[in-house]
Amino acid sequence: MKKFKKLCLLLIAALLITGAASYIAIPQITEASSISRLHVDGQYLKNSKNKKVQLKGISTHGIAWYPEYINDKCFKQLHSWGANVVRLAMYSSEYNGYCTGDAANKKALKKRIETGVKLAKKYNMYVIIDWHIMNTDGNPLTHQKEAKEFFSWASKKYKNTPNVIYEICNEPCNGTTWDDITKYAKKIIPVIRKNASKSVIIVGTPNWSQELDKAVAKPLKYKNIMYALHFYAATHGDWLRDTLQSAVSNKLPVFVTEFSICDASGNGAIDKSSANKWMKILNKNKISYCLWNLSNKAETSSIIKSSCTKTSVFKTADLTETGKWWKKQLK
Ligand code: IDC
Repeated sequence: MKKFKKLCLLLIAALLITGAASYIAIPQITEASSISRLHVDGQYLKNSKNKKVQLKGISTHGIAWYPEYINDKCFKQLHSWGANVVRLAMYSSEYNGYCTGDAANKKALKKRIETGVKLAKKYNMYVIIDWHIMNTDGNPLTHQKEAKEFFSWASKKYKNTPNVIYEICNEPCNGTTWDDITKYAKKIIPVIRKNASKSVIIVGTPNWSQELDKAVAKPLKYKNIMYALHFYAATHGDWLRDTLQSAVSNKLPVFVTEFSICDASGNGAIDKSSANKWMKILNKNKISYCLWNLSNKAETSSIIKSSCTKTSVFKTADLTETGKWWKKQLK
């Protein structure tokens, strides 16, 4: 009888322990598979507990050319370094862009976006879907029809995925005005919001996403909108930092979706002193940022050395000077 009692007690204890263990495990599981929905409040990005959030991460190079870094181990490592956002740069026109390639290319690009979003979700990171307009289609109205189709597809697919942030026009340029951008935004934002009503949407600004003052003067009348500022530290100095400072004083929500510490060609020498001045402003004002770029292309802005052909599990020696600098910022 005594033995039976002892057995029962042991059994109860075991049940309690395993029960407690699984109870303890629950929050971890939930946390790993879900991420707080973000919203914009004043100039800040905030989480569902209303706490200010600064996202820090990296932009892929064009996903048509360097898709190989969108893999499980690579995203896992980015997260382990402290990145909490990855930007998927999909050129709309250049180099097999979404609007210039064939149907198979479109399909392949969408597949890469799907993989990128899935992996970002798996590793608890936010992910920016970037419609990367550039020199050959610097006015977003050029491919508005295709952009509508694309963002309708993406927002339907990710209507219940709070990790996803939409960037609707990387760098309007070649004389594109804020009025042009506003016209375009008024067509694209409702397409996204129809499906993903609370999503954060980032809008590029004139002159390669530098003229925040235009958005300050005439902001878009939607909730959860942010405006893009891009800088390359060796080219863009005090004058562009002043533009940012003034936008911040005017409480404009700014997201630096692309920057690097070399010159605006994505190459050339690094200017660490300018880069450090930029980081000071970004960190002080909790402005989120993505470094350009996640590839091993032989140019200064790449974070992987061109001699390194691995696509994950990078050692410090595999990183370029830009890569090492960026990794340090994340901590
Ligand atoms: C650059 C790449 C380069 C590529 C070129 C194509 O670094 O390898 O050949 O695009 O046009 C931007 C753009 C971004 C540029 C980057 C550097 O958003 O696409 O990438 N840059 O020039 N704006 C300012 C600089």
